[in-house]
Amino acid sequence: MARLARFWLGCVALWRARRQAREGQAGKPMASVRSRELQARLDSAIVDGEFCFHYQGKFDTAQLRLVGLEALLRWDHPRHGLIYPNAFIGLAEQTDAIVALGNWGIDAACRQLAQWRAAGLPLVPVAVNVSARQLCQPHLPDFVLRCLQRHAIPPGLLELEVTESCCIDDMAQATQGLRRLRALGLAISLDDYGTGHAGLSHVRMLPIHTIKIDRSFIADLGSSGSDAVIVASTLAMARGLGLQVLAEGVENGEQLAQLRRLGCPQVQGFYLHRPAPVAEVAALLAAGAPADRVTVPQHGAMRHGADAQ
Ligand code: G
Ligand code: MN
Repeated sequence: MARLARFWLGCVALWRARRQAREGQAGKPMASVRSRELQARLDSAIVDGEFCFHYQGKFDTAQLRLVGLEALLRWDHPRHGLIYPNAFIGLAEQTDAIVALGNWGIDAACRQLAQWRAAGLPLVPVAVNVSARQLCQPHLPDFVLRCLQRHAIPPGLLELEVTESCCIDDMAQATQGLRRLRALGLAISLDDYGTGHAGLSHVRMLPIHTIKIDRSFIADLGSSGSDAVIVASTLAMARGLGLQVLAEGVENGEQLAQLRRLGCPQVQGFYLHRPAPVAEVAALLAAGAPADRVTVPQHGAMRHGADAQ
């Protein structure tokens, strides 16, 4: 028992160290002229329809069948071109724009699902990332329900990704909102798992369906024994708790092979599918699998498609 406790304490210490390393990078001041310009235009950009989603596939590890999509926000800025969320989410979080943007995203994902359905494409659940501020809005479950109804989307096709740090500010409100959403039939994923503040207590308290193991634990999976132990122990814990597990940030065949060996059920990452604009996602939905870049091996080893790097 004492050994198990020491092991978990060790894991928690490692998770904390990685979070600090990551936050150190993300926490650099960004008060540049451009940042101020972007911040000032956030609200009108939402109204003017300058935001869009790119979608990235999630796959089952064994067969590489498409099991879901994650909607990733992009700002198609009329002067600066395509802007990635790390350049504007922090700015939006300083104002109410983050709530408006989050609400836009939930409606946009439902609308997109309805468009794919109208095009006769097979549908998979679409996951939207939710911010802390949005999660603490008491009206979030009602808003989500209205979006689903407006576009006639069954709740099982919408998933919300929350991070551990999303929930800390107002744990009671976050938990209550997530419970209602879960009761409506939405799936809830715990994103960037392992980098958050309180580690295991969130897994116990939040009504989550899936743990998404942070990509920092996947990057060195082939060479780092401790990362393999963390992934294996997370899988064992999730299995015991009846939770789904997805490994984020799979960038090469070695990582995929290792995740197969460890029995991780789902994967996401550049190796399988890069986030793509909506026009390209129809082909992925129709095929239900990544393009011919990766083929499922008959006997263990991966085969790379001709265009693999
Ligand atoms: O925090 P969250 O997991 O929602 O972050 C998603 C981000 O991760 C997106 O910006 C997406 O482009 C990026 N991403 C997706 N797959 C990979 C990958 O394989 N490697 C890296 N480095 N980033 C990825
Ligand atoms: Mn996410």
